Amino acid sequence: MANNISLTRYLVEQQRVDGSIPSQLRLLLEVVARACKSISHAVNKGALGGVLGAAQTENVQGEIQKKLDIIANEVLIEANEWGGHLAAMASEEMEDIYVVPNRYPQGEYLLLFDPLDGSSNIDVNVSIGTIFSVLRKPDGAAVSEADFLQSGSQQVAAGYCVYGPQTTLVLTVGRGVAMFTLDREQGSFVLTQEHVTVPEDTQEFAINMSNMRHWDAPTRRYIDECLLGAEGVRGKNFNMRWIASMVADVHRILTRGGVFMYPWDKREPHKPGKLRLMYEANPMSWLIEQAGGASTNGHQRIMDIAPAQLHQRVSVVLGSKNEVERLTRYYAEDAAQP
Ligand code: P6P
Repeated sequence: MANNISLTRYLVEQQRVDGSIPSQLRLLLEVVARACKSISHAVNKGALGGVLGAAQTENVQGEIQKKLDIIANEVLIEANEWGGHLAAMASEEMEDIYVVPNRYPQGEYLLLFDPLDGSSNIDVNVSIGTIFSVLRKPDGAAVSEADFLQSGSQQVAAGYCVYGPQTTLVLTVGRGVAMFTLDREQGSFVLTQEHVTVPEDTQEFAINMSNMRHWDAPTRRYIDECLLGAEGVRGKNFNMRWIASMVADVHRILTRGGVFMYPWDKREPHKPGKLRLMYEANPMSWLIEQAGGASTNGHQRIMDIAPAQLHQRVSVVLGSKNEVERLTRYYAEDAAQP
């Protein structure tokens, strides 16, 4: 791999290879990357920028918004609305879709994002990130929320930017996964890894153990076996990690393998899970699958789920393929019991 390949050069050369990145999509991805640089700058200033702590508002999920949640959302809206590449945007932080104003040209893409995922970690200086997903606007009439309700398999691009010890942009357009690290001296994202792969096996799981008493039987069975380690049926010991920031947990899994689980539990039985399908689970699932991993809700491939609502939630099991398949098998065995 040549040294010092910028995101722009990577996108231009990928387009030359297989036409997978038309110019409007390249513009979209470069604008999102620039917005992530601005968000990274605001995050890195922390208390010095007066951006820590909670705003006096709630998001569509009824969660108290952090000041940086709102800042990140505004940065992404303002960066993307004028370029002519988008028809509309959807965000975890906004109830309704944001249609590109009439003063700007509309484009063929739809952008969905969680502008700052893991924001409960902002004030304690733990890695957080921006997650984004790109769909094509269906042909025809004026853009509406219904245009966004496409399954994850319809995505044309997906990625995240993790704001940690490094600021790293991770991206797929369906030709594998590439990672770009922000060179703050140049002010640009530089290709630092391509053809990212997730090992099919792992000895590391990520789940919030404090919810154990609320889990369903297959999740409990799987974790109990991991905890029995070499003395149990798995015949090997397991390690546990839980950063409570999906971007950071997924980045670890893309980097060294593992399985991430946020399953349905009895605390709010009417909700299928905590995480959101359209702008958390779908983009992360595509990245994981493009890296050779798997992602299901315990019963079906997450990217096959036909969305009914923009902010709908979903149960998530993703990461090393053999572990996801094992857990999915446990769900099937549980369902088959009389
Ligand atoms: P809990 C962050 O709020 C988030 O949406 C994900 O990034 C993270 O994996 C999960 O929630 C953490 O949830 O219940 O462990 O705080």
